[in-house]
Amino acid sequence: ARLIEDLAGATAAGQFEVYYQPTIDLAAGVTTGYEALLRWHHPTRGLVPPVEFVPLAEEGGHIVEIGRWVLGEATRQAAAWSAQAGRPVGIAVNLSPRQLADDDVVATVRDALAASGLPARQLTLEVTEGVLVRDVDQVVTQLLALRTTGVRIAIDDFGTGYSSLSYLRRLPADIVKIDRSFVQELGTGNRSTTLVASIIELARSLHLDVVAEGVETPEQQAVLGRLACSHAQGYLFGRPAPAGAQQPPAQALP
Ligand code: G
Ligand code: G
Ligand code: MN
Ligand code: NA
Repeated sequence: ARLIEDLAGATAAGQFEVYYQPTIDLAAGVTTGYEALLRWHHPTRGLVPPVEFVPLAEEGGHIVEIGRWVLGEATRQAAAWSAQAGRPVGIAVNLSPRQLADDDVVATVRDALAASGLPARQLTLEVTEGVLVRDVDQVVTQLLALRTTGVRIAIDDFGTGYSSLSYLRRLPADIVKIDRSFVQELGTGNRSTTLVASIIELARSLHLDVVAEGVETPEQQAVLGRLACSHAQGYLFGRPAPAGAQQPPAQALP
């Protein structure tokens, strides 16, 4: 069977799992939250990565149902970690263009927050420039509506699109996530350090938080520290892994 056909019953069959990757406060050196990253345990193909099935789920529309499940899982897990730690633990969930365009997305987010008891400010929704393939005014309206629930909005993979600056001006956002392609070149002697410094400065001037993605080496971490980048993610700090494999978070959100 084709993979897209198998997506239909996958949520009900319990084939999805949420992995979590820590987000680090660079100055304090502690985990402040996690990004939820979806995994599909396919009955015959084994673990199928999201780059293979998320576009199919987007195309077929299954992503709306799957995304609702991810939001439910991730908020429940973040609430449990917060209770365990006695401190607020953040959770970031990716939203694809189709999910954002869904009329029920605000209700879906409210439902997940209500069911989990997670305070809205602990939930971040990540969107990429890909959301702009849809009507820009409609996207802005949806993001503003989402924000009225109290959640935060992050621009994911920042810097990789065609119109990042105009995008940032138009979209209501709280956080910029610097794409790992820039982070991985830090310290290699080309212009990447200047570029990342510029993004951090831009974010600061717009009062946005910054998360550097894809940090793999202590050298990259050191450069980001010098640039006063507030948060980071990457294999250096932790790979995406099941909830049970995570260390209990050590400190409150900033
Ligand atoms: O680990 P990584 O392979 O987890 O993720 C690859 C891509 O899949 C990322 O670009 C990420 O945004 C996307 N992705 C991961 N989990 C989800 C999810 O729950 N929903 C959506 N829409 N995209 C996701
Ligand atoms: O597009 P988005 O940022 O949501 O997806 C995150 C993706 O980046 C996931 O596929 C995740 O597994 C991957 N990732 C996270 N940290 C690192 C890292 O340090 N190096 C690399 N190569 N990939 C990473
Ligand atoms: Mn992301
Ligand atoms: Na990213």
